Amino acid sequence: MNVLSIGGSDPSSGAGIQSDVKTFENHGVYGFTVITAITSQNTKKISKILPISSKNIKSQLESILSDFHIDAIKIGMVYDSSIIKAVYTIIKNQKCPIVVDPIIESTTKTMLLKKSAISDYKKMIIPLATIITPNKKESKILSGCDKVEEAARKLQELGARNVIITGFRESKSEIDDFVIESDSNYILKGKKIKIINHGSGCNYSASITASLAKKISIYEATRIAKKYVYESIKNSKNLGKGIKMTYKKIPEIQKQLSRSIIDFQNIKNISRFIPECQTNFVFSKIEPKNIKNVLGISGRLVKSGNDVIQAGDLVFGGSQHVATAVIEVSKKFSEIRSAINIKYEPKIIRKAKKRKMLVLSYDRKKESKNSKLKENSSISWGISSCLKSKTPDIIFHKGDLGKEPMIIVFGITPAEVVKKIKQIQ
Ligand code: PXL
Repeated sequence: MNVLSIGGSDPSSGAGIQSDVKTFENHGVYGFTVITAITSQNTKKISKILPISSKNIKSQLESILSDFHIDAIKIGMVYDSSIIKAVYTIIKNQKCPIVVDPIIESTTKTMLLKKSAISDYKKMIIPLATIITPNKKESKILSGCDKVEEAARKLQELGARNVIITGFRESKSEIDDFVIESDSNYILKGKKIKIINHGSGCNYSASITASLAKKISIYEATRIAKKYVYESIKNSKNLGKGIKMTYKKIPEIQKQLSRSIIDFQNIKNISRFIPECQTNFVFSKIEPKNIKNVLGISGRLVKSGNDVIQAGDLVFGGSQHVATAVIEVSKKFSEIRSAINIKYEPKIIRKAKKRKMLVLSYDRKKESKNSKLKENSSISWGISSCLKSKTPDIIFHKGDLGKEPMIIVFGITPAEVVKKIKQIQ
């Protein structure tokens, strides 16, 4: 999945397009960048801003948009009217979700949007927004309203479809966001860490952009972003002599699963592989002891028309059934750490056998009454009873009374699981 960040360069990489590329990478999507201005800054101050010419911005945008499919766009710093017009002219016909993160003033108190450009910003940039993510101060400057709900409604009147006002309410231990999604609103509560930092706003909007590219709902995307920002502030580092810079490195296991989920979603007509009980895709730590050692989707991969959508974040303990299957196989074949469940179809089994995969099966009807009574024991029983001396690629069962038939595809890594799915589709 491809995401484009349009914004300013921050040589400290704490904010701006450099930080967005890191956030995109952490979310398993590829990040493109179009630079609107070059700032000279460190953790203490911004000493110079060089706006890029409108001609150059247009040519950067055209070179990206003419070559790559873009799944979502983030618009950050757009310093003056000529930059705003250039971005608007090229972006106005884009169909993908656009996240607008108003960048008005830096934490170190430098103006990053000229006062003279605010009117054009309202006219051209706000209407592009699928979501706009101002903080409380920015929402007030752009809407002219003090009260959070009024400010959010005003931003919608200006053309933003959805609005998130970050940090609208703060206490010692909490920082909450106000969200208007189309015509319903809600408050997103969050834990607060009192660290003045450089980069948290950019991390938030870039995380939402990556999630929207993956077709994750706004509701889920805001939760994922809030957690990501919390951790990036918690891990923030004193790299310079001024304020701390946010820092977040997503573990490799999470990145790999994230990327493979996208690859799975991108397989043609993949929705026909999703069973009634939906799909989970997991990746375990080495030698998992229980499901808390197995990373999975807290919701599922669900069918939405011809698309497959990720409902929920990646969390350890996020899957019960597929995680149990991996744990059971890994007891005998410790290299197996990833699996996905897909809909049972005899055709898939035939194809797998033709591709010389090792396909095993068990009959749920043969499970003893005692075993059936134990919570979640069927998968462990079934898998352990059918394992042979060679590593399985696929294990399936044809169901039981009220139990849907199911195929589970196993692999060493999530990438290997997707490769196998491609071979049997
Ligand atoms: O954090 C907002 C921001 C965004 N983009 C650029 C910045 C800053 C803050 O300094 O410099 C380029």
